[in-house]
Amino acid sequence: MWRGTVRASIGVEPLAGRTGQPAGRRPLIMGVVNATPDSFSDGGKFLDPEAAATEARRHVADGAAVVDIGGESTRPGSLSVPMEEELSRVIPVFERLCGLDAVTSIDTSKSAIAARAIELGAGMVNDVTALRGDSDMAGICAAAGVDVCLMHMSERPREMQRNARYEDVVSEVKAFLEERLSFAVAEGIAERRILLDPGIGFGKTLEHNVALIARLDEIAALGRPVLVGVSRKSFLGAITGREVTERLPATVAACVQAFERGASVLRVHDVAAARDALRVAHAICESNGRRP
Ligand code: HH2
Repeated sequence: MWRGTVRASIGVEPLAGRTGQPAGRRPLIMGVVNATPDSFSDGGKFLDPEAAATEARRHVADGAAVVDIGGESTRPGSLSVPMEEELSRVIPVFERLCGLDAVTSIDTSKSAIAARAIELGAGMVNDVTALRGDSDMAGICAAAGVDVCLMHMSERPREMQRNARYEDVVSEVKAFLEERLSFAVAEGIAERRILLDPGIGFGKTLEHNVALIARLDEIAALGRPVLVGVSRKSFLGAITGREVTERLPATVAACVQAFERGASVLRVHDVAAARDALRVAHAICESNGRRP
């Protein structure tokens, strides 16, 4: 298991290299830590840095390989948080997590925040704008040699649900991710460090989200590990009629389906439940001689 700061991680197998390949690799879990007042499912619970750090440690004890710390909600309709405010939410959390027995990931689209988190040991940058939000982001990630998650989102959270229109959502998301992958590599980010994410719930209808999971193998065919975040999202509420606090069974079902179609990293709030379900799914796939 990787330990310590990002400098120590250079030359050590990155998270992206531990996912899905070669055959039989276990799915990895990314535990969510939202140091925000307004995240859609846990806003306000982890605004206190000590509470956030405790949640991150709990995720690791429950089996997360990576913890994703964010200081800005990206729920539909949300607004961008000023730099100083976002820094003050996430940096005290990274300060408390030095030496954690897992990769720490910074969920941000601001390069200055990514840079400070990397100094404090972040081994991964999770950028929901796929390097389009800040022109310095790609260079900072390339120079640091961190893992980078490139996620599909057609527009900013503020307006993304208004224009959720696609001819063929899977082909369009795939083409977008292919272009962003080429861009990232051209900017100097090592391909082996890159993960791709279809952006479930980001400017997509229920049908779009379901199609993206059903045909996730087409995204996985791009040859990079696929990260999927379905946890507690509203499309699960639309299917089940459940409130956000009641969506754990639906989340677990969607994680297993995504894993079986090629997801390597599952981003969840409830790590222990997802871990058990994915272990079972993995064991069944393995015994069948099938590699998802
Ligand atoms: N989803 C959310 C935030 N960041 N990053 C990636 N790569 N993929 C996702 O699906 C994803 C993400 C939204 O979930 P959450 O962090 O719980 O909510 P909020 O944005 O309201 O803080």
